[in-house]
Amino acid sequence: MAATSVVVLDRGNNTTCTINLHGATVVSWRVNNQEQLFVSKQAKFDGKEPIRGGIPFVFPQFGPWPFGPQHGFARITRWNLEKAPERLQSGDVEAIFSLMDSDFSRSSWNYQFRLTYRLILREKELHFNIAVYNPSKELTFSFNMLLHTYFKVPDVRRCQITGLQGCTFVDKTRDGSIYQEARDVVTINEWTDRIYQNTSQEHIITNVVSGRKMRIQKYNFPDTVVWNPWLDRAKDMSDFGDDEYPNMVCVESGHVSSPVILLPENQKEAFFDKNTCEPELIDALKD
Ligand code: TA6
Repeated sequence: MAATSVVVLDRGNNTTCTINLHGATVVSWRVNNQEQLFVSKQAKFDGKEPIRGGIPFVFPQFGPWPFGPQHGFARITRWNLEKAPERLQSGDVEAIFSLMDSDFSRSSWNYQFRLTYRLILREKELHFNIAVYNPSKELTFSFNMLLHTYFKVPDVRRCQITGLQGCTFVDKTRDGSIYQEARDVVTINEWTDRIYQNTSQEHIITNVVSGRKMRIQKYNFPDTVVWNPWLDRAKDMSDFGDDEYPNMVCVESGHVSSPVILLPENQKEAFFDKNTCEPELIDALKD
């Protein structure tokens, strides 16, 4: 019998989170039966390609590198279910996933590591606690890490993203030159591919599903990538529909502008909360 490839956290009240063990990719997060994440209709679930959508786990590399596929190997490797979904006293549901060097063979980047990825599904929040451990007694290694989140939106042109003003960013649509963000809210009206550096610990994305706002809170993730391929680049992706780009925005939290250096027998932890905002909060945050 095929091994389980999908794990579901079910909190009740049609609030669920679904994780595909391929890349420990969160492929669905439903709050009161409303999907918060975008997954392309053409996404591949062949256990080889990265899943186009949800929350791919980018490690140990963000972007291209000489040791393997772009964005590293974590998102294209089968993770272990370390702890099956368990309901906590609070009513929240928790599950833990892990990945370590011995989980797959590779010809390069042969460092020992252990990744622990804990997800907690709350009533209107999805929390992530991530730990990277270097078990080696001699070797230091460096890595990037990022959660490549695809948010589902009715129309990306109506979204506003806070928490980026004053930050420098690498603009990959303009040969990787560095600029500074002057706007208090960032909007998306064209191909956008920016690595913002030293961003706020909190972002609000307006006009996500049902007109709500998505609050992102992050700790130890100093950078934020904002990406939408727009039409021309959407056409170049076989696992992304030509007509899908208006219905997604990637706001990706991570540590990508500089490598994280992990000394022997040391651990790095990052915490990351995604939560939808209550309608009343929308009034409080009204533009
Ligand atoms: O996070 C933005 C980005 O680095 C873009 O440059 C684009 O390449 C996107 O990731 C998707 O990359 P993928 O390897 O999943 O096709």
